[in-house]
Amino acid sequence: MKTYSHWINGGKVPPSNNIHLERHSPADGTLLASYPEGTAEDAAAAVASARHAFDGGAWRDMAGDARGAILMRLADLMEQNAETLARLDAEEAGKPIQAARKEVGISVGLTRYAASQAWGVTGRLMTDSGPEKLGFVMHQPRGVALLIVAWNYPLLCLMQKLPYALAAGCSVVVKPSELTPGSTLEIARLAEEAGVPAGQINVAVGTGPAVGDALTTAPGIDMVSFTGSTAVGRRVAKICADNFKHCALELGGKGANIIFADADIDAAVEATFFGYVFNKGEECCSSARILVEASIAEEFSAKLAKRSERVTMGHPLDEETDMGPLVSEAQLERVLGYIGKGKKEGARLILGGARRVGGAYDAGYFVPPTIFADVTREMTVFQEEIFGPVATISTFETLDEALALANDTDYGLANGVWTKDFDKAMVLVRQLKGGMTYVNTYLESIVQLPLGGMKQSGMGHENGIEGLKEFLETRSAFFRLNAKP
Ligand code: TXE
Repeated sequence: MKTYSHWINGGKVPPSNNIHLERHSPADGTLLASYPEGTAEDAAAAVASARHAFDGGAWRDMAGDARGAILMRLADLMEQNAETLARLDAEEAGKPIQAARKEVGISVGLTRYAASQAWGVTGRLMTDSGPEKLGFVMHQPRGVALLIVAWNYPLLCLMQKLPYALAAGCSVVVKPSELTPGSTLEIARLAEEAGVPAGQINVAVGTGPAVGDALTTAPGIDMVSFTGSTAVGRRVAKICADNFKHCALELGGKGANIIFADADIDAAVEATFFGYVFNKGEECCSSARILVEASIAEEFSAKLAKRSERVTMGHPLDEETDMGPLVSEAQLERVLGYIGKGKKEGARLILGGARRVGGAYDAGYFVPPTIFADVTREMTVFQEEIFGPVATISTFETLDEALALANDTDYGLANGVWTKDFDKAMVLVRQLKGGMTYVNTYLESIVQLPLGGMKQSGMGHENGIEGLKEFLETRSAFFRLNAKP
């Protein structure tokens, strides 16, 4: 069994209180590893290491192209160790191994894109201020960045932050989820092999209460980039506000997946199925909140239910599996709780609706694809993020009604629109409250596009040029030339 340590100042460091917590497989209960519960002392040591590294300037003052070259080498090492990285996330997050491999590939692409930006950080020179004045704007690294990562995409969540922070010249402390620390620790090791100087990347493993607050409040932290629940995101934002620290928050989502009668209905069924079942529904940009034009509602619902029955649930390491268990017993209880509320509040269950049991399923946290129809905007399952494979179907008659329903939640992360009418799509793209709109697809993007939430889905962005800018601060300089007394 693996026993994890922290990764501080270029090496493994055991927890100061020597207390480890066990991580069991969410698929079959076997003991996977033990990891540090973590202490405030461990958090302080990780911050001190990153602070010392940043102030030392080895990474900060390295030329962008040199930093970029090292990050490109990290991407190559990730490719060479892809199976190790994929297996860690599959085992710890209950993620099908096939999906975990794809996420390693996406993470490699993100790393290369961020690396290419390392020597693309530009400022602005004022050329029209006459011969005696020189003004320019420059962007410099914010300093020590705390990266707090969630359990649903342990590697992918990390690589939407880490390579951008490093490309900007920051030093980092990473706090992976206590459920899924393995791939983060592997990345820290690979980064040093790639040439990132010791101390630039530190990993403080542990629970939120034990190390989370100690890290967020540490004076040596200059900014925080957080992915996780809206509740904890609110706590992090308050701490940052009290200390005037920059923070970027990628929180929960409850996007609307709007299907008009003129859509390619079979394509919409296939992508919607993928969008609410992928990653066992533990996906902040899920397609689960379906708004369908009334005239095609019955046909769409029947086809989605039929497609959803053809899902292969099983052990994450089984090559045939396309849907694994939820990440933890707590998440299982949370999702079953929402299913119970859906039934109680009068939604019509047309598929699933209970924990999958029998045989090997008994040892894991399996919930099959579940679909509620006749869901109204007042229902809890319409309003709150379930974070499991639970889809809800509501109907609309007009575009305006669809838009009002779509924007009627506290969230604003990713939405979807299905129509062959470009003008109609653009009306929705402009008016849907969300950082991303998928049109005639779901859960796919390109690395150049940033993702960011609004309302209670957070603030700030990841990926794209905007993702890099979160780790840069802007400074101006003005020179008086040929100064006369
Ligand atoms: O998130 P938490 P959980 C949503 C989703 C899910 C719910 C709960 O709805 O059901 O959140 O998930 C660290 N200071 N999303 O409980 O607790 C924690 O250790 C600093 C959506 O796992 O927010 C972990 O590393 N850090 C989201 C990270 O925060 C603290 C993905 C997330 O854990 C902390 C995950 C503290 N006080 C959950 N307390 C998305 N946008 O995809 C905890 N943490």
